[in-house]
Amino acid sequence: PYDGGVMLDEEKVNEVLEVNEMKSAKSGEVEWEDNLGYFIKKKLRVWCRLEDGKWESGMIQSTSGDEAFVLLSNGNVVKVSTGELLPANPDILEGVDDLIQLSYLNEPSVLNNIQYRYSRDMIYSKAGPVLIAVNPFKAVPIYGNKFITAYRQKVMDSPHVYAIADTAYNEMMGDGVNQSIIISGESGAGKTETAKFAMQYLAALGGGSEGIEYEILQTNHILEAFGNAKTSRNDNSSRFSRVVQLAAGERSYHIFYQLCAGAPSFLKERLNLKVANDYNYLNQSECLTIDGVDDAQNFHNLMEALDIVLIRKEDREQTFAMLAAVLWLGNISFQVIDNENHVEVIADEAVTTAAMLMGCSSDELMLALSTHKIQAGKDSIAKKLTLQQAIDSRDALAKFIYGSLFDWIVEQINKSLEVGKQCTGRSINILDIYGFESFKKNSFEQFCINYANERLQQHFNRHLFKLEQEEYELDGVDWTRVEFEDNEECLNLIEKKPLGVLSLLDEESNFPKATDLTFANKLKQHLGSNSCFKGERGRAFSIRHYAGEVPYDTNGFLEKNRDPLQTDIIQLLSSCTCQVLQLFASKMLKPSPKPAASSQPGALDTQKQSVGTKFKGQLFKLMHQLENTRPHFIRCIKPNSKQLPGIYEEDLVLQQFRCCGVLEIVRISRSGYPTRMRHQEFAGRYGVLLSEKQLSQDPLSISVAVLQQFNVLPEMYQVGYTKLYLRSGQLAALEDRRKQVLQAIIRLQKCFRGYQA
Ligand code: AD9
Ligand code: MG
Repeated sequence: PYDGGVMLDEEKVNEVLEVNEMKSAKSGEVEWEDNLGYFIKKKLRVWCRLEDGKWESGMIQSTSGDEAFVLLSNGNVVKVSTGELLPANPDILEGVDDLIQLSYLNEPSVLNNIQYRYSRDMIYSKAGPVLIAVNPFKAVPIYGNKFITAYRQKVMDSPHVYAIADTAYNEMMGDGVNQSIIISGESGAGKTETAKFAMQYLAALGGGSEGIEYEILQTNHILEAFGNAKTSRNDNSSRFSRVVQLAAGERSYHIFYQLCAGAPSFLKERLNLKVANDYNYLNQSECLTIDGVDDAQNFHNLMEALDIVLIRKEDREQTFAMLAAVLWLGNISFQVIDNENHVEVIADEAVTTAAMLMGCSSDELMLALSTHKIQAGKDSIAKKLTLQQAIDSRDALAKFIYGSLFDWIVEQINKSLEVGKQCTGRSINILDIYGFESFKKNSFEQFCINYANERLQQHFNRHLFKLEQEEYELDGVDWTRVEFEDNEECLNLIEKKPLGVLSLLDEESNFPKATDLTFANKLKQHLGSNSCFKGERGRAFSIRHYAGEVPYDTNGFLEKNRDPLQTDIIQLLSSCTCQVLQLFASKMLKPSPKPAASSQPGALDTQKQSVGTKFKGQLFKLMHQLENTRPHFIRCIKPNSKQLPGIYEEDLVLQQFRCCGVLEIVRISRSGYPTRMRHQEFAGRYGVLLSEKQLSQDPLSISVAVLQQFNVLPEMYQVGYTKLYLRSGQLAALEDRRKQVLQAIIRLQKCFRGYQA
């Protein structure tokens, strides 16, 4: 019987055995073309690539030279080159839940297997140790308490995010090792939903519908309201900066629309709140609503979540005031007052309301937004800003307030969750980040997103490929290398100092005369030799990322990288009566690490970090945290770009499989030895199975003796210098024998005692 519960007739079993025998254990495809005759004789199915690039299944009828005639399933016969053929798996392997079980590992077989499962709502599959999750774009009835219990009690073992969460939990409790669940995939592939299901499972293990676990689940509503927005790829996309500028068809963070639509009238009055369409920051993309989403209702849900997580009433009020302040800042406008394009702020409702909400006078705000104080000897003079400078300065303020607000909310949530709770110090980290992105036009934001994904990919590679292979090699185990895509060259391109994209960007950002074009030219001049870099016309360049080539337009790179928040503005914030603004400003006013002669404690840190460098620092911190945990990987796959159920776009899926190296993972896991034990440990545990004489040897020899005594086949293990490596399933058999032997000994002892008595 095959483990899907299907009973097989003898003929089928023989067929599979024959196929297995024929294929080479490590590389199913290499010898394939020599086996065409066998496939014809046995009428075995093959995959045939047609002119449009699509794979169809069929049977070879005959071959002549490099050409073959193939009878397709639809009854047509086509003539193709034999190079366009690949072996298909026997029917009984259709839809296996771990790709490792496939006899033939090739792209059409993997694609077909996942599609078979997807069309039957089996959205989860395994590729060795990695969980593959295909976004169903509809509710699938495989979640909730019944399923949680089933996975907890191991009644169910088909691939599922619950199973991953369960393993992480057991390993944390059992081994005391911190764990991480790393979820990756393109935008809209289902990372955030998957993360929520993992949290749901862990919460259920903890307490169910009350207590801290429930509170943690509720934080999702809050974090999504403030951190997510509609993009063209995903109606609920996890984003980072988009307060001041929106692309057509996209929205800013959900919270703004929720507040405008759902705030009770007293709050609207207090904040002088209008409808979303009245705010420049919201109406510029001509997209104010999302189909099927009720912003007002979501505002009420948010308020409930804030209640449950116990965010204080004062904190809530300040939060809403800051959100309104951001919206009103966006409506502030300027008028040009001289022929050098210098400006003044127009004194209107926008300025007065923003100033009122921030707790400063309109005059102070107007001055800070239109001038820049510079030190001239002992005096400071106010230099007027140009229109563009003033707009940038206003937008920078809005972004700063929103960004600080988000961090502050996370801090408040963490504080509220910690109150009165014990902490064991052990953790399961769930990482859900913005996925790899490639649009027609890609800017600095995409660059940062893709850079982060590149780092995560390296972490993934290191664990699954490098560390695995290195361990075998160091321990003297015979191991045929499985090639995999290494992305170090791309990371070098971005991170290397002084000649990498980030360093060059910082250099140009500090140079007042530089433009986006001079930056692009600098990249072309210095990075041309890196194989992941391609200079394009004008301001453009491309990077060959692990997931594909992405064209970037340097337009706006310098401005976005410079943090244009002026000292004047931070000083204004620190003098505002609004307490959170004072707090936000104080974080910017921290003393510089190496006090220069002129600076005093509390003076502004003049060495402000650029956005890119800050991003890199945060990313390194994250990677460091992850490296101290045992990782569990989940790869989310987006089956179509329409966000609709039931559609499986082969090309799109295949491209994602290639990006994350699904075939290589399977190849490694299949030819690997997942169980490993130190010789000492192994000898100590299974030595009981040996005679006294054999036990006088060293641990390595005892290990080998155990294996021989119990007829473990030579292809089922490898002996390393320090460890023994076993194929999956071998240890279970040994454990069974050990149990039997121990039970027999105990019986004997009882018997003996009985005799003595
Ligand atoms: V982004 O990089 O943050 O733009 P994600 O996070 O990968 O992206 P998300 O989890 O937000 O994607 O999923 C997108 C949409 O797919 C969700 O809003 C759901 O409508 C849908 N989805 C994803 N996974 C599931 C699921 N397991 N069941 C049902 C799902 N629907
Ligand atoms: Mg997301």
